[in-house]
Amino acid sequence: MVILNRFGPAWGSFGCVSQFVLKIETYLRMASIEFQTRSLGLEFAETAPKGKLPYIDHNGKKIADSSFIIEYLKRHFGDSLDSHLTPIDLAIGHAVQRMVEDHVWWLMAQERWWAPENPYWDTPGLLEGADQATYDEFQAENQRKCTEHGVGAFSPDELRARGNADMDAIAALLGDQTYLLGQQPSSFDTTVYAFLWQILNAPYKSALKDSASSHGNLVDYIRRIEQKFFSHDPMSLARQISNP
Ligand SMILES: N[C@@H](CCC(=O)N[C@@H](CS)C(=O)NCC(=O)O)C(=O)O
Repeated sequence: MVILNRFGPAWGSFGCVSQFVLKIETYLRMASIEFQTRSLGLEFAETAPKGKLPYIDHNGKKIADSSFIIEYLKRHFGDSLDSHLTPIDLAIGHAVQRMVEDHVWWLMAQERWWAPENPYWDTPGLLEGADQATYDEFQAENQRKCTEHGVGAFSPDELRARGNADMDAIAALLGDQTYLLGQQPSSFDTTVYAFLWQILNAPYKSALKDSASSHGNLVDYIRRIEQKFFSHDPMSLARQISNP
């Protein structure tokens, strides 16, 4: 059995606040691979091989980083999602994945750590129960990372423009197709779905949410995938196992 390690349920409808955890969960669901979830909260740092979530446990091994996890799952369970893709599809998927995971992610981090609603304050599965000093330390550390990346110094207009450009690009590529690369799901949908689902369901005011919501095809795409793959046990609560 594959065990997906995550922070834990949060914000009402989120199985985990991590987009990369939701990406792997989406892959497991789309590829029909049975899995269980383990919610580690802040204790993740004690066991996560690369100091981040997600990682999976399988056959006595721990595999970390969402892309390495998908490569491992393809090797172990077969490649049911991507074997139909052409070299051009693979190139487009790769470019979109990098844009989303290495640019949209930073825009999301900026929004979450600067949001006046303080979504990470007392977050179940993450900072629940942390005192003010611990929360302030986390916030300062994550704001520092955003500033080092560059996105932390952007003005609200600059942030909005950067997010708009990315959402416009995804919406244009998707067009009226069912999935990002055509009528069948591929592993690249797991990234796009995970990030867009979290953007559209953000429990704080968000320029990215405004931008994604303005594209009817992106909203329909998320609804379609959610209905098809997440209607049963949407937060994977029934799959939850306790910590060892
Ligand atoms: N490249 C990694 C990124 C994973 C990642 O950034 N995870 C974040 C949550 S979204 C994390 O664990 N952050 C905790 C930390 O950096 O301390 C992947 O694809 O899995």
